[in-house]
Amino acid sequence: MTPAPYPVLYSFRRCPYAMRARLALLASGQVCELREVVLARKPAALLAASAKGTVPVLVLPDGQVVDQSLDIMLWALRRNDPRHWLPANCDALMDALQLVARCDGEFKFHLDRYKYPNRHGVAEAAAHRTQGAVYLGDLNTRLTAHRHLLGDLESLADAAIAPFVRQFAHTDPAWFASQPWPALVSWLGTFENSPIYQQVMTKYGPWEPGQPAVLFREPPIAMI
Ligand SMILES: N[C@@H](CCC(=O)N[C@@H](CS)C(=O)NCC(=O)O)C(=O)O
Repeated sequence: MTPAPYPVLYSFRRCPYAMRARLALLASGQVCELREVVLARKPAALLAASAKGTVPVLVLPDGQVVDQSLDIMLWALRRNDPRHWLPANCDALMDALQLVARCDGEFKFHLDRYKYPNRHGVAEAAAHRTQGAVYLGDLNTRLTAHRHLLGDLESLADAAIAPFVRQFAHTDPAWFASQPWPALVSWLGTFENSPIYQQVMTKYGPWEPGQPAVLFREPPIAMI
């Protein structure tokens, strides 16, 4: 049987970058073939598509490769955006992109060192927690003013950033819960309980070349 011309997404369930890509793909209604990757055994097809060897990677039916998570979000939402996740005007889009850039830059830097101090040769995990908390305090200020990061409506900024905040929160849940961030705690809880988040966290076995395609869409699992 000829494979359906769906984009192929190389993904890793617990990777926050891959989570944001899966959230946007699902939100856009874009069906794709999901290939779950074991990072220690990256498939040759993934490395052939994108030699840098990170996930997520989206390979389009025409062979084009999108290998940055934010670009996958933008690609999917620019094709179809029924939930209106793309900001309506240029200023709001710039605001969203700057907030995501801070997440992927300074916040991720401190998150990694707080979560895995040994891996990064860091003696003081707590110092990185304090520095990461500056970003979280800013998010809490926004969420005190409105329900989501850009306003009262959910947007791509929420989907792009929440998986990283979740990792930070789960590093020491008692500490996170004791911080003066009620709006942030509530926003994260809403995200974690949302049907779309539950759906993107569906478990798939590692992809093997030649196996029947696993389609990623609503409902989540189907075979071509
Ligand atoms: N800038 C990339 C970062 C992606 C990334 O670093 N993904 C991690 C997993 S969470 C990865 O694939 N790391 C490679 C490895 O661990 O071998 C993006 O936004 O897609």
